[in-house]
Amino acid sequence: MNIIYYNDGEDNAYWLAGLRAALPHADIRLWLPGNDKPADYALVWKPPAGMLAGRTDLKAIFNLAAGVDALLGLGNALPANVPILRLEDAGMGMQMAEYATHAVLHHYRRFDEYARQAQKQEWRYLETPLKRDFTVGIMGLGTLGRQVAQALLHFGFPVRGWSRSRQSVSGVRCYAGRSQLDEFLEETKALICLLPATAETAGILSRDTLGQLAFGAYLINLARGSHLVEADLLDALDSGRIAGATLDVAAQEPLPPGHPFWHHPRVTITPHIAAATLRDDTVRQVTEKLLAFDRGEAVTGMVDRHNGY
Ligand code: NDP
Ligand code: OXD
Repeated sequence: MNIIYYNDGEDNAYWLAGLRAALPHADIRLWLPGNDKPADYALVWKPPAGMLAGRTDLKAIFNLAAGVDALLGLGNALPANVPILRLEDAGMGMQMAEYATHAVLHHYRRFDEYARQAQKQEWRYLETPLKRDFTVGIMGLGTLGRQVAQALLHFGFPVRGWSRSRQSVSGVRCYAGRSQLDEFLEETKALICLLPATAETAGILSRDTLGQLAFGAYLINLARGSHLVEADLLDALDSGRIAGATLDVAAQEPLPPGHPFWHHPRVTITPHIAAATLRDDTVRQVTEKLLAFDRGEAVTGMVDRHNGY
């Protein structure tokens, strides 16, 4: 079995050692420009267009991440009819639950305000809202959104979820489709975005959406920068409609020097680290799926190119 591999920004020696140990009978090679020797499978994260263009020899492409927007963004450079599989959880669900819980609790318990008070040596109690009045809304009730929902339910927050098709998650009030978006947003005090980046979800965190949340709501974007209309968030922060935001992703990554988010007193920025792709969990999952797929068995995590995720 021949496998080509490209993993943007990762330690290739470390990853290749893990992959070769898990698939000892495969010939796994790091793809380099000009290398067009036939291959059965491609394992990729943000590959250059030249790697996959015209490769009708491939049986499947494995995306070494949950989001496939970068891969599908290759457009015609992506061979048609070659199945694409993405990572499902692979250790990211727990990390996402940790991050989202931290962000929600940090805001709910008013820790930023306590930090500002401490700078002024001010010892003053601030009231915490009742949990029942602090609804958390999760956009995207997929592999990661569900785990975030479960973590927040554990702390007693009312949790709502919104998805494309109707979902059912124990303890979560579920909404589906554009027709139920307004209802989902109203009364939401903390909005978490865990949607895939698709044509339908681009710019979904806009003036309109933010304007429908409870006044003074908090925004947590853990998905992709393309979901957020950044100027609309800055306006909503200025007007007080949005109390603050935690953003793990940005339209341009790394966030450019001088971007207003860097110094905004009510914006917390992290460098796309909410849930890292862990080598060992990833290698285990990809190996199991690849071998099952090769035997002709059904596997989960198949990407629907038409839907974009
Ligand atoms: P899934 O595909 O499992 O879940 C996606 C969810 O979004 C599903 O519930 C889906 O609905 C819903 N959805 C898709 N399109 C729409 C739409 N148009 N309207 C409403 N709901 C929609 O993805 P994951 O949970 O695995 O990952 C989600 C995203 O998180 C990834 O695409 C990636 O961008 C991001 N991510 C970010 C990381 C980070 O470190 N910041 C790390 C990992 C992922 P339905 O259930 O009906 O299909
Ligand atoms: C992913 C990511 O999509 O790390 O997996 O952003």
